[in-house]
Amino acid sequence: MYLAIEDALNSKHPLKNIVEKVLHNIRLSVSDGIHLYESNDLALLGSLAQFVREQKAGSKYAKYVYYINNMHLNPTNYCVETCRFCSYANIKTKSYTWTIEQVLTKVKAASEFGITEIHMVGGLNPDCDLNYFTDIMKVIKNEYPNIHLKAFTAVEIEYFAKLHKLSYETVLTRLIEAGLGSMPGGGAEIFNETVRQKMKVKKTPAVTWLKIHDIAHKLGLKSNATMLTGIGENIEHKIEHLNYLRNQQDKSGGFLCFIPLKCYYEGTDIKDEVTEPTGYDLLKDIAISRLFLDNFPHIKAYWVQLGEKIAQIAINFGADDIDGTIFEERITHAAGTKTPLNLACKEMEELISTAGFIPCQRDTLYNQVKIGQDSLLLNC
Ligand code: V47
Ligand code: SF4
Repeated sequence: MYLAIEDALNSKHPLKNIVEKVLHNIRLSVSDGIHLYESNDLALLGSLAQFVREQKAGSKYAKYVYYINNMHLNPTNYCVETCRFCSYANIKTKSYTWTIEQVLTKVKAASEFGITEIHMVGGLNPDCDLNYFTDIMKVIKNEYPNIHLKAFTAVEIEYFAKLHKLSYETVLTRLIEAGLGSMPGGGAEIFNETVRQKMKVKKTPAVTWLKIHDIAHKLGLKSNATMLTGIGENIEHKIEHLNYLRNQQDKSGGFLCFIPLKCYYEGTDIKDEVTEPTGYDLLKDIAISRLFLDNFPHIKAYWVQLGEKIAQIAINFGADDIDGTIFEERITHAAGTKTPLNLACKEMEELISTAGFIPCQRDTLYNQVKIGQDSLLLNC
């Protein structure tokens, strides 16, 4: 048992009731979630989250931290939307759209490093319709049948449905036929409408985002979920967001992983209107999501946004995954993150093992690809 947990149990700690609930596997209420955010006892939050993560993994896997050998593919940054926190879309930078040949060149380069996943998302571009993407996917799958395509946020699915006047089911079914393997968790931002209006987020409100994931799960796809912080939200908005996700997971059960995201501001005009999350806040998001989202198997410490050092602390605060090698991430780098554009498998493994854990390379669906630190043996 962690010392911080024992101390809380043996004292009049304000979180004692919540500690007892966690230890007895009792679901936390919305007000419990808010109390956790109000607490500054970071050691206790981290210990509780780590306790839950270990219980969930079981003793055999308690020390495993997952990563994936993957690439990010963003075929177009032209976007009809104008979300104020976004530096990636054409509004602020020059727009580009890749041809199928350009896409294939990039995939070929990454495939030589043994990637098992392509994470593909992009702007909402009328020239890049369903046919553009199904053509890309078919060509990739034809050439690289073993690479998993994790692609399209619910925002893009909503856009294709509007563009082609099709139902979400039909859009998703066509994408599955073309090789879609799962969906990433982006585009959720913060579900709260007041924050969304200030940030000029006109796309995909909570009900639609959740509906699309619900349909995807019913069609047999797994997906992820995110929450973007540092865009003017408060702790009630965060717990409201997590509660939406927990309720959806109760219904459809297809979420694999939750990823708290942190906004970077370069190229945006929002910095003076919002509070930038501190290191403390980022670790609270990791720990509290582990505690509140009792039905999510995995919590990801996205090293690209957290930075390698906070990611290492986060895997001691309830996270069991640090994402991937991500050849050429563009969205957060456009907004100013200073993390490298990619890390080799060897560096991912070092990051995990120097934090005291066992690196485990996984595939998109969390099947174990390789355990331990021997990537040098692979072409990786
Ligand atoms: O949806 C937009 C966010 C998301 C900024 O599912 C920004 O495994 C920071 O969803 N600063 C895309 N963030 C990233 C994403 C993701 C990443 C890694 C793994 C997975 C997964 C999903 O990035 C967008 C948006 O919420 N974003 N602008 C910005 N300025
Ligand atoms: Fe477009 Fe997505 Fe950027 Fe919004 S966050 S402007 S929808 S690319």
